Amino acid sequence: METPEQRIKVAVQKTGRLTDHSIDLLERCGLVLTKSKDQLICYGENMPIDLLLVRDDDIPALVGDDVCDLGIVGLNVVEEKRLSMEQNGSKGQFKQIFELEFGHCRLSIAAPDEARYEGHNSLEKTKIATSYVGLLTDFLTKNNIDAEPVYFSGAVEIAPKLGRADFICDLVSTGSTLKANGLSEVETLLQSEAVVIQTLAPLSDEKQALVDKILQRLAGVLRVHDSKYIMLHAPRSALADIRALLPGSEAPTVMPLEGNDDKVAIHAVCRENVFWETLENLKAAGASSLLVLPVEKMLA
Ligand code: PRT
Ligand code: ZN
Repeated sequence: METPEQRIKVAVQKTGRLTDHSIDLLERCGLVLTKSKDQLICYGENMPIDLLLVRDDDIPALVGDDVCDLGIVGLNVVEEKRLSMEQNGSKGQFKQIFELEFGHCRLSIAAPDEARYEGHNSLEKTKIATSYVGLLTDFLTKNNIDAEPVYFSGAVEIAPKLGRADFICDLVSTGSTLKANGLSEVETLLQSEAVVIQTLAPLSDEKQALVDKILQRLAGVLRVHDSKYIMLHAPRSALADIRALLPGSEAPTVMPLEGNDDKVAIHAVCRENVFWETLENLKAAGASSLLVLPVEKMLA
């Protein structure tokens, strides 16, 4: 049995938009989890990996301070933390590994519908309400705009109605919150999604091997996301046309068909979804006996 120091700790959002996706992703990597009574830790039963359930804003610091080895958090939070650390003269002790394809949103400046927005000039000498002072300040500085960020910890969208700011700078996904508050996006500062971050602190060989294993499995889970396994028969003469039609596939396997020299069987992993139109195009190019199967796991 490993000591607590030998176990990998992953910081994950406790309750929020990223929680279910993060836990589901780790479970799809083969991790079997049980929650502690106080709901603060999920223990890995079959691997020495535990999840610390925390507020998303705390995740970069937990990974940076080496309390956790890995973290799953929005890029918006990572970048905000990185900038505030830089502004305080310290460097982020974590590195970003890869994007996880969920939690998509963007950090945007929005203006009241009645305001006339004519580019960066319209922001001069204004107040902009935001929870992302670091990212907003960075945008203003890079664009030589003299405007004042006003910190709001939540409900940023009501700041203009309260007379506390002229614009807001907040996360947007569907845009319905902005619309309901009579606001429209005018600038996008950052496109964001959930990412994995890793501590820069050196790990023991055993821990590094385990981190590598879990990262490789995460990459595998992401790779199969839209992948399909396609099988079909085709005339040998149509091979080139058929290969060109297979979406996102690298090297298909081509096999002879017993008792039929003119036809071959083709199997391929397509890294994109296979739509009906693709199947119809393949059939028109001479393919027959087409079969599309979901891919459950993939290891490069
Ligand atoms: O308690 P804790 O601090 O952990 O949670 P939180 O309230 O800070 O975060 P949470 O759960 O709301 O969001 C976690 C992460 O999800 C964010 O850091 C983003 O990376 C990501 N995400 C994706 C979003 C959104 N979409 C989003 N739409 N985070 C917030 N919003 C909010 C936005 O602030 C605005 O109030 O949703 C509203 C806008 O949504 P639309 O769909 O109306 O445009
Ligand atoms: Zn938060």
